[in-house]
Amino acid sequence: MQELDNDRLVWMFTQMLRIREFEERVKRTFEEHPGVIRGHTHLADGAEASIVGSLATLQPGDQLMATYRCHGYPVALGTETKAIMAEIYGRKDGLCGGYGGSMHLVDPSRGFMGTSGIVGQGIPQATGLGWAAQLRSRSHSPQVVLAFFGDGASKQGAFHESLNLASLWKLPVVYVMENNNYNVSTRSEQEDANAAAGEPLSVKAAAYSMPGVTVDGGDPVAVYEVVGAAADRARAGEGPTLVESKVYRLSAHGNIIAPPGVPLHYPEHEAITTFGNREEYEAALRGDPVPRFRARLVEQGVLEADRADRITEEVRAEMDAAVQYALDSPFPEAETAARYDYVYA
Ligand SMILES: Cc1ncc(C[n+]2csc(CCOP(=O)(O)OP(=O)(O)O)c2C)c(N)n1
Ligand SMILES: [Mg+2]
Repeated sequence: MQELDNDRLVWMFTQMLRIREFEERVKRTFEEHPGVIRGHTHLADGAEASIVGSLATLQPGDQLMATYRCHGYPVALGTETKAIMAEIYGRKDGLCGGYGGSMHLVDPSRGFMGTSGIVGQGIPQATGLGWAAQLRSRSHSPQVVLAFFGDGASKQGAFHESLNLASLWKLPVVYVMENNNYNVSTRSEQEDANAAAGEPLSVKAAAYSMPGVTVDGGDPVAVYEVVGAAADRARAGEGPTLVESKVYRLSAHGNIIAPPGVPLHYPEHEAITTFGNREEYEAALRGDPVPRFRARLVEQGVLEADRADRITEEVRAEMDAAVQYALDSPFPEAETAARYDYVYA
């Protein structure tokens, strides 16, 4: 694992900000351009530190898979934000030609191997990528696969089968559970035996004889260290690790879905709408990882406040341009959709 020098720390802050500003534009689209986003979107605001701390450990050739809460990964990997936004708007210039939408982003050229609306789907697929990486490592330098999924997904059978096999075969996979303590509108302790017993969800690793670590997913440096140690272990052929990264999603589970033309929007977080617990939500806002990391870097003298402001302006301009590009992009031709050119299963 490489030391994080000042340039890298500023890079991490910049990527966190880019994810946040991108997600803000997605959210605002519902009110500023009603009907432009037709499907369901799930935002990762609050998870930026976890995403960036994890991705900062990647080396060339490494791969990852994520869930439907997926916009942040390609943003940090360097995929053009114009192409991601155009994809979310269902436009021809989108990352997947406008056929995938918010929940199906993919950019194999950067190791981002896929996302899905099916809870838990990426876990066995990432495990398969890990097996392929292990086979390739006979003739190439070792590669690592990061598998991102939610706390809810860890109740799926696919999670348990995957961890068993990965541990048995010592596959180079780091399983990163983004524990936001919610599964749409239920809380973890309502459906997870470990959570109900007051245990961290990383204890699930013990059942499959692999290390399990819990980390503050609001601290990108802490995440970098934990995921980095797990990636080093995987690269050394010692097998997988389960990382529980504790985050708080700052938006509701997803936007309201209604027929096109009807203004859609993001409702308030389920802590408020389902549980009437505004205090919990406001405490999470006070701990927002993005301003928290900025303040830390400024305090440590790593980043001057003026420079942080300039970065913020640049990032905002980038995201405004992404929205305009996506709005200006045409829709894909109907004939290509009718030929099912992009239907694979
Ligand atoms: C197999 C399957 N079951 C149910 C759903 C409906 N569903 C969508 S998101 C979700 C909650 C998932 O929670 P978690 O894994 O913690 O991810 P989070 O949304 O909190 O990031 C559910 C039940 C689904 N999409 N797929
Ligand atoms: Mg969750």
